[in-house]
Amino acid sequence: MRLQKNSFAAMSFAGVLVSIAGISVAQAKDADVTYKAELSPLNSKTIGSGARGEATFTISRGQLTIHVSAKGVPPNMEHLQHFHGFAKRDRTSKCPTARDDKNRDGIIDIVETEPVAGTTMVPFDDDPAGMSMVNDTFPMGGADGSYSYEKTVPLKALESAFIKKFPGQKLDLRRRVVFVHGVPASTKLPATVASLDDVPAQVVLPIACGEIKKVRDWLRSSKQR
Ligand SMILES: [Cu+2]
Repeated sequence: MRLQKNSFAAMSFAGVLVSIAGISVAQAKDADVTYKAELSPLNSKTIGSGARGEATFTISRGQLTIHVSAKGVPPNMEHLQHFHGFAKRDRTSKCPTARDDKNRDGIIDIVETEPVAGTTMVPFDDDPAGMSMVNDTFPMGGADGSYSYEKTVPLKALESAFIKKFPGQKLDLRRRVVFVHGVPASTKLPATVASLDDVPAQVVLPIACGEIKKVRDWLRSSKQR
């Protein structure tokens, strides 16, 4: 059942490739399934720049390759990044907007993202299947405020770690959103800015968000713009 589903997705994706790039069917046959999120700035007034970028997820031969490139992030510091989602039912996450700044302090904090985006799920660090939300193996913003992250993980290992933490859920990338976090520790934030556990609010402050779409869907929606 699962195999059939995957090969159907691969075939339709191949069709898209053929029609947009004109490449041969033979090449496209073992086409990968790709998901993509365009990352748009959040809280850019607080950080003084707009963080932007792109995240792609490619599933090929049982491996998931995660790639995130970002620019406009606070330089010379680590940036947590994860996908977030709803662990109950099959609700689709959205990126927060100014409307979600419920306490009207001008900042969308991590807790205010939860009603629309859900909870922190999978880290894009050195070991995504380790499911650790905060550690020191997330990417560092370079001096120019950019970074590029790439990691390939066995899909099965990630899925089983995921199911252990979120019983009854699937990775289901299409329903998730990517967040990039982090402003310098020296950033003054009002006391109304909430955080999680004992983590300083600066570490988890969302600075960019993107809704993950299957590339086929993404092509369709970008055509309509
Ligand atoms: Cu996150």
